[in-house]
Amino acid sequence: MLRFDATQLVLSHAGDSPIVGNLGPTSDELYHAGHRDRNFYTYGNMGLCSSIALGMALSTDDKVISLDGDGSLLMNLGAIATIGRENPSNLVVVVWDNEMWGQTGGQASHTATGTNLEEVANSCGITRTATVNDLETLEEAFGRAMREPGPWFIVAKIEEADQYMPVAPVEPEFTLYRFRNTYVT
Ligand SMILES: Cc1ncc(C[n+]2csc(CCOP(=O)(O)OP(=O)(O)O)c2C)c(N)n1
Ligand SMILES: [Mg+2]
Repeated sequence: MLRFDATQLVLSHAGDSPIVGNLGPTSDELYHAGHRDRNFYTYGNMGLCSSIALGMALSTDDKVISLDGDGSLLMNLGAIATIGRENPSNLVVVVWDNEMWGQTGGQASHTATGTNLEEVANSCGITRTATVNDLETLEEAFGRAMREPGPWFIVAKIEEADQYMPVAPVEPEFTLYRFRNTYVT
């Protein structure tokens, strides 16, 4: 499953929900799959995508979607523990798990050597979880996550495409400004 195809699938089921994208390829592909005002692209920081989405989820009733990366989430596993503790029913975390720090050269991450992020989420008290390997099972799990209370934690195993998409022409400051000014709860 390619992240771009999976991102298009997520967008097709997202409605008006805010989507927070992990840095690098995830945000680039989110932009190219379908730029919208409620896409919040992050760049520069690792490990904060799901934390930002958690903060949003706690301040709105809308479903909030985090498109995180395995390497980034591994840098801040505490985010999963805090999601478990806060237990926001409207948060949907999808981890694009390519088992590597892709953007910096494809070094194998811990999910390539046995770390199971779904089990980490379970151990943090998140019960609505899935690990999916293809678009069909992603659609099933994500569709359910959008319909049923969460928090949801979906690990989506993906493969890297041969070539990266062009970098999205966005600036973090403008993203923040645009998001704050168009997202009225
Ligand atoms: C704190 C910090 N350390 C290192 C980097 C350099 N860096 C940028 S992207 C990246 C890999 C991110 O891996 P992952 O979240 O799995 O996303 P992928 O690139 O695989 O899509 C790294 C190490 C950074 N941006 N911030
Ligand atoms: Mg990765």
